[in-house]
Amino acid sequence: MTDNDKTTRTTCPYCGVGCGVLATRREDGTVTVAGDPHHPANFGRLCSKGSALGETLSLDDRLLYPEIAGKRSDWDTALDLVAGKFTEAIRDHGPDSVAFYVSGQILTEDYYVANKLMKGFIGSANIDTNSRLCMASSVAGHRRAFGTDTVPGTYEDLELADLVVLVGSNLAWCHPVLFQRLEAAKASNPALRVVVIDPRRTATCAIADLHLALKPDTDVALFNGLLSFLAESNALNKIYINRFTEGFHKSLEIAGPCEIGAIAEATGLERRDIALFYKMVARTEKTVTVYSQGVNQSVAGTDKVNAIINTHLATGRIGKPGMGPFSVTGQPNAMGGREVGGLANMLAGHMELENAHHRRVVKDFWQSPVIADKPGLKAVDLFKAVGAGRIKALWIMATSPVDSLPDADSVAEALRVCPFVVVSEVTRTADTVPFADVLLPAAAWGEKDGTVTNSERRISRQRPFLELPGEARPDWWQMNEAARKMGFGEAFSYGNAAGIFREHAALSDYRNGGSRDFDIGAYKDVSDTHYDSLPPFQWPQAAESPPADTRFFSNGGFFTEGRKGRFVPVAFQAPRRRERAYPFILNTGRVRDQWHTMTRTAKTARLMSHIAEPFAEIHPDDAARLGIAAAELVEVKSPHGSVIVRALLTPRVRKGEVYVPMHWTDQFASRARIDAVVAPETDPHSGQPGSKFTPVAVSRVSMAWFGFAVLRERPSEIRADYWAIAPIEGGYRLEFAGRIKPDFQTVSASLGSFGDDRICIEDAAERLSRQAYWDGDLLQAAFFFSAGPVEVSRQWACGLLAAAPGRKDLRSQILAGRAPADRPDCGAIVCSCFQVGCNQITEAARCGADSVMAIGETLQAGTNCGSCRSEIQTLLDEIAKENVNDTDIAQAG
Ligand SMILES: Nc1nc2c(c(=O)[nH]1)N[C@H]1C(S)=C(S)[C@@H](COP(=O)(O)OP(=O)(O)OC[C@H]3O[C@@H](n4cnc5c(=O)[nH]c(N)nc54)[C@H](O)[C@@H]3O)O[C@H]1N2
Ligand SMILES: Nc1nc2c(c(=O)[nH]1)N[C@H]1C(S)=C(S)[C@@H](COP(=O)(O)OP(=O)(O)OC[C@H]3O[C@@H](n4cnc5c(=O)[nH]c(N)nc54)[C@H](O)[C@@H]3O)O[C@H]1N2
Ligand code: SF4
Ligand SMILES: [Mo]
Repeated sequence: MTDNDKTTRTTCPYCGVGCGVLATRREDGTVTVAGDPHHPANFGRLCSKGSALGETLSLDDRLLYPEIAGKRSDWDTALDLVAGKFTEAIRDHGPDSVAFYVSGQILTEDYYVANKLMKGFIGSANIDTNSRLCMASSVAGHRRAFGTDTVPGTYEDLELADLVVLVGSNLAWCHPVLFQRLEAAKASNPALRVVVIDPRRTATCAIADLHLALKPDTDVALFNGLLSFLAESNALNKIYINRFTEGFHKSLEIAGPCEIGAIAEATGLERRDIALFYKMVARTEKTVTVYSQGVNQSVAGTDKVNAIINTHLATGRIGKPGMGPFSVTGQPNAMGGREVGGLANMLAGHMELENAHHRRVVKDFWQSPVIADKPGLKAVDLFKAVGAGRIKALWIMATSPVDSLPDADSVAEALRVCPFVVVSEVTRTADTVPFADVLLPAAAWGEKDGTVTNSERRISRQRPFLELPGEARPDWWQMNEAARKMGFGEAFSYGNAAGIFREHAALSDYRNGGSRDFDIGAYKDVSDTHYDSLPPFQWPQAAESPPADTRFFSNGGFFTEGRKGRFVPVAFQAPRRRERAYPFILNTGRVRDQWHTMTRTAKTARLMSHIAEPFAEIHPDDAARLGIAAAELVEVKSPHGSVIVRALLTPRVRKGEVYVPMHWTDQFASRARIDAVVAPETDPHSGQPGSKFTPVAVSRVSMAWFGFAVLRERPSEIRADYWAIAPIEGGYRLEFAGRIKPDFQTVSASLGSFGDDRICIEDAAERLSRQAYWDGDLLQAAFFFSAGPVEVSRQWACGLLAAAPGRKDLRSQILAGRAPADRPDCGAIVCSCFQVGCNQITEAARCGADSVMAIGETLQAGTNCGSCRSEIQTLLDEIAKENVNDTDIAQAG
């Protein structure tokens, strides 16, 4: 550090844990990041994605100027056109002919302005958000049970609990710092038990005392059974039920008697595991149930949420230290978006669109000409309306619907036919960019200024530490200027984020008086300077009476009419039967080191080293049946579309199910946009798509050849039936394959102009070829072809480009297709911070390093961000199992 280095306190732009980040801008312009030791979400920790933030800030792929029809323009012209087209559509076709589709990754201030413009000034509720794909079922479930969208608990509850049940949450990979807090709590409290309910054995299972690998979409059966079990085993809190809730008996009646056999049948679980789980819950007062996309992203998502909440209301385990249902949010500002009412069926300040009083409150506060009085189109329906020509002008902000919405090819088609599409983006190569009539360059993380709210209702500042590049502007500014040009200047005269935040806080206080959960009235007069230095705080923070405890509902106080919590009777419906043509269930989700459509995380070679290629997890028995060998390519197909990805054979998935990550886009693979396959079926209450349950067919793709290459430059075009590309240190790695055997030299020549200094061996019999090209001392590219999946160590090959120029031994290494014997292959990367591979960990374990801590001491792995510790534990468990098996075999012999 030098005196001129400047450190800024800000918040991580990735997941809903909402970690505090210290970003230090060095004199040479580089940025380093560290966890903020004072931030109450992370106390200094950061996960792998957070720690790599400094590596994602380059401007090479940034949008820097507004564009109209693909040509550079300027803000005034571009926004004149936007305002003109929206005004024209509203005039000719009414307010419901226009729409905004925004994101849980914009800041609260951006969101507030967009929502105010649409609902109060345009007069339509056609503003929806990618949170519809993410949290909508939790919102709907909360509103049914609590009367409002309230998350009752805090992160601390996970640490104070004696039982943490994780339902459809891969916390280790998706909320890594919260997972680490849980891991630490478990280490210091041996009584703390963890149950994971997930059809897959995920990295999170490394700390599970019990894993219930239930059949997909059978959670309601499991939790209804739990409710009955609690009733039958005298574990109810009758005082709480009587004083603070209504509807208990009806819910219990619908849940029916607790018949473990029937529940086992419905869920595919072992009777004794179900019984064990129920007993654990019944006898553990301090129980927290954390849930995420395995619950929300389902056609029964809202019912799953209420089935879980019912069990907490029945035991009065809510809003007390160490107890409660806990929906963990995905995006950095999913919660802020809900606070400003950014969903098509909500109003600002957690008010309800259907409630006439609430509409009046908001309209009076905004002094707006109109107020939307009926719900707008929810995401899936919105894009159907776009496709049907009913939406004449659409503004997309900070989300990539052609990748992330189900039936994604139809979404792309809808954008193609939409008369006018505005896209606010930071990345030139985002898949939605080509569909824009007007492209607006947005300020990115590090440049943006405003607030986000994390999963535990904690509002933190995102502060800028970089100048706005080119003509990039914040999202709120873009909406504000468009509103002014549409004639709403008086209500849209914001000069900075602080002004918007003050108004948002004032609205939360306006005619509230304790009638609404969301209240940050204490900040309605916050000065610009105070806003700048605002420390993270948790709501509610009413103007007059800041609460002693920010938890909700320990003593009732729900936001329903009678202020009672509502049990919601939910009937289990067995998921729809598989059609013969589509016998597998496709499950989709995340991997540890990538963020959504990879526009930021794929910029860093370090994060790409964990998993560099899209894959389908398939059970080995299914693979054997279908004739699929390890590392072959498979097609996963539904009536909507298909992908081709690498087969990863693993008993982590149940038979009859496949798991494909959601991340890969057309930028990084030939055909891996999994949402092209996902069915657009939605939950009837929340409108959230069931992204984790699509009937599909899986088949082996017969390829005549496979290739792997490392290249200094990214090829401008890749002619192959399959490819996946990823950055590595010094260049790119490319996996590819084709159906017809080509001349391998023609293939390599088509991927760049590499010059004449070339070495090559071909073995026609083996159908194998290795080639490498040099430019002077510098290796330009190396290619490995074979008839089956290429068996060279990826770790070794990826190191070739970074090797010192002029290293003579590289030539013989490449021809041999492997590292010299004295330099063993480190294996697939587990620890991305220190680039430690699984072979190294296995070796160290065999030499006696038998705990995660010992591995850390030997190899450093897991000692920086800690995100890989659960994988190290899993490896150690497997090695221990092998040892046991070896002993078994020895004893048997
Ligand atoms: N590394 C990383 N972290 C992220 C993100 C990211 O892109 N990358 N995105 C963030 C966002 S926006 C979100 S929403 C969160 C999501 O966080 P999570 O919800 O934890 O992540 P997912 O992988 O989508 O899904 C969780 C699990 O649900 C399981 N599941 C599928 N079907 C069922 C079912 O029927 N029942 C049950 N009980 N489980 C089921 C899946 O097998 C999967 O393991 O992650 C956030 N954090
Ligand atoms: N099959 C399947 N599909 C899913 C899911 C799943 O589990 N399975 N999960 C769903 C969930 S939970 C989510 S949250 C979505 C996420 O899906 P998306 O929202 O589509 O994914 P992102 O990659 O986060 O898209 C954000 C875009 O905004 C840009 N951007 C980043 N910062 C800014 C900014 O400040 N301003 C502007 N204007 N642009 C910015 C980025 O470059 C990127 O292109 O995917 C959903 N889709
Ligand atoms: S857990 Fe990781 S991705 Fe999530 S906020 Fe913290 S550092 Fe960022
Ligand atoms: Mo999400």
